[in-house]
Amino acid sequence: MSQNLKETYHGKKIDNANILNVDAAIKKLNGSPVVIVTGVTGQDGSLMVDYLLKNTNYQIFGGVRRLSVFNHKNINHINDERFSLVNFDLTDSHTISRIVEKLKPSYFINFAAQSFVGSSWDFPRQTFETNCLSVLDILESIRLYANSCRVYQAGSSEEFGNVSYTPQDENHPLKPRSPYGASKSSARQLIKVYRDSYNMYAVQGWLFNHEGTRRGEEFVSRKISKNIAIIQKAIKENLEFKTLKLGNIHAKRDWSDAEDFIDGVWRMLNQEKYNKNFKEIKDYVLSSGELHTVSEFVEEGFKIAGINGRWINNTPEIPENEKFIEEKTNKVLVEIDPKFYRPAEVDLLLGDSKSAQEELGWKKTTGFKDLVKKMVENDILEIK
Ligand code: F7E
Repeated sequence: MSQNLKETYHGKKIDNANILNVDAAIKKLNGSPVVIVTGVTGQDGSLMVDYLLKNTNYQIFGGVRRLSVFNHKNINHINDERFSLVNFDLTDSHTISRIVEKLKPSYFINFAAQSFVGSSWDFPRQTFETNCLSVLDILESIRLYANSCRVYQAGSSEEFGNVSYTPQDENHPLKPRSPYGASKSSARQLIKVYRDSYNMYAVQGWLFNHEGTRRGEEFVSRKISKNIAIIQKAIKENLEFKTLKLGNIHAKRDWSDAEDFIDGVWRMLNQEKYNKNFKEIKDYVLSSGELHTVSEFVEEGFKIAGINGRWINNTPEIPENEKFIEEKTNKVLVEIDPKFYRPAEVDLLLGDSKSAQEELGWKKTTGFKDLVKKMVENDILEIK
């Protein structure tokens, strides 16, 4: 049976017929406050829905794009009448305004995006339209039809880009290095302009890299954990395997558990001390404050899988020659493929989340080693 046929939603097979259009969504309204979450098939959107179902009584509409092939793995487990899927496309301003006008949300949480930095050079215009112009449409619709709605726009540490100081906090200048970073920092300006101009409750967190078992497989953390699981299985069964191919393994990132950030986002959306003076509302950095290279993620991951390995040929002159080999057999486990290099790299991102901790009461619960462990162990189970 194919993966698609196994997909269920409220116990039924997911197909486009049970993803509501706006008129059908209106009939579902039950009088509770409405939260619209976009990007619910992705990591953050699906975690947000889980969080809201657990911690609020609100009615949640998850925005999904119409596709003929389904990608609903991250929401298959949800079986709750308070959650409905609604047709939504960030590039269609008519749909955005109709949804906001008719559903009159109390919260609009925008996690939908072209979120892969690497692809933003291949699709710069689509990235900008999806990540920035759509935010303008969301803000305009909310201003016109639901102006007390609280808006969260997913911001990114990629906005800091070519960093001026470390660690980066809320005062760090925006210096993006990719069309993705530029699109997110432009969206930030719009959020602030609407907040200042119309006293709207609109916030945009600076979220540093955040990962987990629902992470898409092209992001480096999941690519590593998935491939380690595949390689471990092959080694155990004495089979041939493909080496894991990576780009810049010396990039340094501040990786967190995505689940920790969802709580921080909800706290950003519920800052009560401003008493309707929403122009004063603040955006916050969320980060773990731990810095690691991609190569350290690789080392830690293989260690968890019980495979002893080490890097060889570590010379700055020819970085392409670097390899991670199995200690016992000298078999190559990881090698460099320049295909994964980016036209401009962000070498280091390390966040300072002191303000979120002190002012929002937010704190992380999972550190780097536990995060890698959780991801690798999950992928080992999935591969079985
Ligand atoms: O890359 C390097 C790559 O694609 C991390 C998104 O959620 O976080 C994410 O953006 C680092 C980069 O994430 C491979 O060059 C090496 O330096 O996992 P990533 P990202 O670009 O940091 C920010 C905060 C967001 O907002 C984004 O939406 O790893 N790297 N080798 C590689 N990266 C990938 N993807 N694949 C490689 O083979």
